Amino acid sequence: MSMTFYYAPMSTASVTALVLEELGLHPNVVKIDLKAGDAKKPDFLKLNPNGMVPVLVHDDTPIFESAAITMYLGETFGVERKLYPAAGPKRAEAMKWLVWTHVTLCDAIYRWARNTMEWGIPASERNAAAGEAGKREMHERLAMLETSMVGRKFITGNDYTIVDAHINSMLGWVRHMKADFSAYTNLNAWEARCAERPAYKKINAQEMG
Ligand SMILES: N[C@@H](CCC(=O)N[C@@H](CS)C(=O)NCC(=O)O)C(=O)O
Repeated sequence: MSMTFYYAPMSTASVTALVLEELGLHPNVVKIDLKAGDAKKPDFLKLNPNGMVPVLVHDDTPIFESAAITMYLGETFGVERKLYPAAGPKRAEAMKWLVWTHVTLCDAIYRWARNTMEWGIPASERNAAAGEAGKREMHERLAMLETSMVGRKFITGNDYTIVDAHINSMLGWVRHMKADFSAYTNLNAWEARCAERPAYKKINAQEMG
């Protein structure tokens, strides 16, 4: 098996780094310097024409989009390790929340962040009202996740999976952006459970170091 992980610290690739660590997979790592524009260079664009990390190349197939990478790693390596649901309704729940995080929740997060922070678009193109709407909708969507956690310890039930690793790691960015999580009792308790994982501690220490 050959596996190469294109990674940049403190980026969406950090989510994939945690998922790989949970699964005990240690691919070759190629560090991409985003500030130097490495993600926009022709060799990298052949792997991901979007010019973004993470990318995982497994046996010559490049996979981009962190949610797709997590689903692929989950079904390929996670089921036997009891870190991803087997095919069936629990698998559907895993996919549902992973896709929701990136398509529905991140849509609102990006509108908030891009319109109010030094994040992606020039100041002249920012729109304060659009930023406020993004923030409001982000909180509406976080409240949905909060409600869905009632009576369950982890996203798909009582067992921790790499779906928890993935989504909690994404929410780490939202916390870092100083979104107010004080109302989200269930999400905060779940975050604390996820933070007990050795893989979480290891990757967090690496990212901060
Ligand atoms: N939807 C993508 C988003 C990936 C993404 O936004 N990557 C950013 C870093 S956080 C990136 O590589 N940006 C390219 C650049 O800054 O040149 C995913 O989940 O994989």
